[in-house]
Amino acid sequence: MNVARYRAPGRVNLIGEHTDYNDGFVMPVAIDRQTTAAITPRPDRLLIVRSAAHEDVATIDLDRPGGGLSRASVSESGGPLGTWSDYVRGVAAVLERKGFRLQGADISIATDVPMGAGLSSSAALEVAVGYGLLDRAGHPIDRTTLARACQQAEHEFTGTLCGIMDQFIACHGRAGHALLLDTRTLDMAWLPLPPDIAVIVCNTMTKHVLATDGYNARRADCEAGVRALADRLPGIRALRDVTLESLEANRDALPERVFRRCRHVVTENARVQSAAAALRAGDLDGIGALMRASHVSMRDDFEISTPEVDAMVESAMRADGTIGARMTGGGFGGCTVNLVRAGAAAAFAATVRAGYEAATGRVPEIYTCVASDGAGRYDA
Ligand code: GAF
Repeated sequence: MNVARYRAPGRVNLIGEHTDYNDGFVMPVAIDRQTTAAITPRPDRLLIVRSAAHEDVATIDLDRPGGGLSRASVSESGGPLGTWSDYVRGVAAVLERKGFRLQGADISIATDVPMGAGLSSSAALEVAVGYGLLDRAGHPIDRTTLARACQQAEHEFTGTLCGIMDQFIACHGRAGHALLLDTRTLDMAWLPLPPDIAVIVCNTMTKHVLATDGYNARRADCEAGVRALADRLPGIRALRDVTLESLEANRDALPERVFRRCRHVVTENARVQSAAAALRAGDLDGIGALMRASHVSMRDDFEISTPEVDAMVESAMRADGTIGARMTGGGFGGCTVNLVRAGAAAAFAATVRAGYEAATGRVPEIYTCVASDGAGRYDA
């Protein structure tokens, strides 16, 4: 069988939440949990897609891949159906529209990225399939072009108006490193993770639903803030261009809630840059304080945390060896990211598990993560 296998990782974001669609800074890490796509060419223009996680088989006609959620008769035109396969459908449609002629294929998908937990399972699926379809059709892979196509697919086919972070790190991840990314210019810097630090993800086992309400509402608040501030601060294009001083000086131009949303983004951008400096300097206490401040800002100003996530962070802060703990990802449930002194990882997990269970009655999952490479072809 002429099968080729492709993989793309999930991610955890160390700091810089909801900054990417504000032209700001992020610091994600690709993790050792991944989505795989085994792709076997077919003589026709159909994608027949199976997933180990779902029973239905999806058929996608590359000659009628559909036009996304904005089209009226979406399913008749081959557009989104509201199911898992929309990620595949969307990536195929966007790549074809961008001029990448694809080949029909049987595709088998599997993943160990927890779904809907804020670890970017959707970007891992999009990027694994997109990388494989491009490669099988003989197109050279430009990782940034692929990331942008996958982001566009998510906008059009799932309705989440996400930034570029998740797809970008799934494409550009590097073993042993965090990625400092300027989402306006796409300038990137690789920050080596100190070997004596463990990156531990704690899953609250409460699910967020990114596409609905909260995420897009936060984005809308940020955009409303920029529109209102632009009258007073000519030349600003995004919250990236606003300092805390100018935000505070123009507080009266904004509804109270929008002011707090903007304050989160403005201060979070500054925290990412300070965290990069602290990481480069080996200042672990500094990183921990910034993670703490980031969590408080997400909880109080951006209002994307939940009682379960807060309980997980508080449990982590009580454990020995914790450097820093905060919610990670889009919010409304999901996971926390924790930097922990490596020798303390096992005790950390035991303390957090007990604390979280006592506070919520729920059993968490805890993953010690290895910073990993971005998408690629691999041998089985
Ligand atoms: C989700 C989005 F997909 C990202 O673009 C980013 O905005 C993140 O939430 C929050 O930082 O993962």
